[in-house]
Amino acid sequence: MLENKTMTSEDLIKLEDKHGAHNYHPLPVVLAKGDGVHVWDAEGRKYYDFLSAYSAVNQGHCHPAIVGAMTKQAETLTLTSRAFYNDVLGPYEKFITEYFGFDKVLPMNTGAEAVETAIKLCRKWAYEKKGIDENKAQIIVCDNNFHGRTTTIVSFSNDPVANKNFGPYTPGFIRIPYNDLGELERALQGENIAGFLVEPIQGEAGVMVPDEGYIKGAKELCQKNGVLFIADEVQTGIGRTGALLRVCGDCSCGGHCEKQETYTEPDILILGKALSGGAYPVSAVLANDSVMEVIQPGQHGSTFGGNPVAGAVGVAALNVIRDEKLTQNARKLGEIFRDRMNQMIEKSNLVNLVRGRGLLNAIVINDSEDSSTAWDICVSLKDNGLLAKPTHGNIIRFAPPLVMTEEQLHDCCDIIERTIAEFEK
Ligand code: IF1
Repeated sequence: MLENKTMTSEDLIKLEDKHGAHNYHPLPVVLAKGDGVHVWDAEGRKYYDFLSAYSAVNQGHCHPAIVGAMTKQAETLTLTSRAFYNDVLGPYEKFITEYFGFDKVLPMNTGAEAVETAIKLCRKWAYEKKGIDENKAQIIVCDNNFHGRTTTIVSFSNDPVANKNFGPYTPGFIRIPYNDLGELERALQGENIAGFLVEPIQGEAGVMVPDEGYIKGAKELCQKNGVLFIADEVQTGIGRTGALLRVCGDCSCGGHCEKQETYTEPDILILGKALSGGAYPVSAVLANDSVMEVIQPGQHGSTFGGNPVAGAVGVAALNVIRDEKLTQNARKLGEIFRDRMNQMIEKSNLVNLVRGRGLLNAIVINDSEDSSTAWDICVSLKDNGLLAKPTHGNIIRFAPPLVMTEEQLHDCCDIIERTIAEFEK
């Protein structure tokens, strides 16, 4: 273990700058410890974490049940590859498929890998089940999507920062406006349509919540046209939006219940991030047999996909969500948070609106996209003890761990209000 007890934040930032690729522009804070809703920097200053590693740390930093499961498995058997069976994968697969209500799971590691897996599944299903001519399959995606950073995924992004000079791009994708069922219906009349890949709430685009009925309407249009409905819940899943999955709609059961009328079952469900509580890379693709059976031995996989540590961590992380009723807590605290923000907005010239579901929210700053205001506000929030980061330009995403208490949430709202007031003209 690299002991770093003498280096200051400044020293550590210099190390990253000198020896690391400059593929990020972090807020000027160096974190050294995490516990629940709090993180500490290298000098011991304490902060509320209001980003949760982009919704990977829903269960709170270093949750003892998750870390305990990881440690115990790591001391026993870490990796076998899938050349052999292991005694964790089967029980994990049974647990997660029953937890979300699907026949099968294909275990992977990162969200992008899971999205790529879903794309391959959808294409193979199109050729072998729907009878589309090979290499002709088209998958519909949305403007302002974010599904990861592989070459294929950035091929269908419309964000030049994400894809400029990474060509040539992978063909076979049609992009339409988000939250527009008419545009989806028109695209579905096209030839060789295999699937529709969508975020039930667009995170990176700025927490864009579609109209009521959009997700259910999209699934119905896909069903009518024999096209797979693929939900990317890497960021919105695992309790974050006040339901177990965003496709559960505004259900407050906190579990997975097909019976409630607002549930829209995806043909392919993509999970990641909080599937491990942020302790370990764990992602998964779930589908029923009619789709999953198109993958035969040797046709897909990865060295770490389905490893014993991932399985042990995944079970522990999902149990924490259920046992600690974190979905219900996210729903309750999300409503309180948006009420507090709306009270602030009524008196503010700087903040236009707040939007979100559960504890996935964002405020829109009344300034141009290329202004530094949102960034400057986040630097001041840091100085006031709360960590958040702007998404596109003038939008600040707020996504604390779902273990936050009501008292802590009000404390955070006080910090946000106090900080915004510093910037009011
Ligand atoms: C970064 C964004 C969020 C995702 C959805 C798949 C993935 C992500 C809906 C891929 C990942 C991460 C990536 C991370 C920052 C973060 C992010 F700002 F990039 F867009 F959350 F909004 N589907 N999102 O949000 O999962 O391969 O990263 O495990 O790249 O900086 P991954």
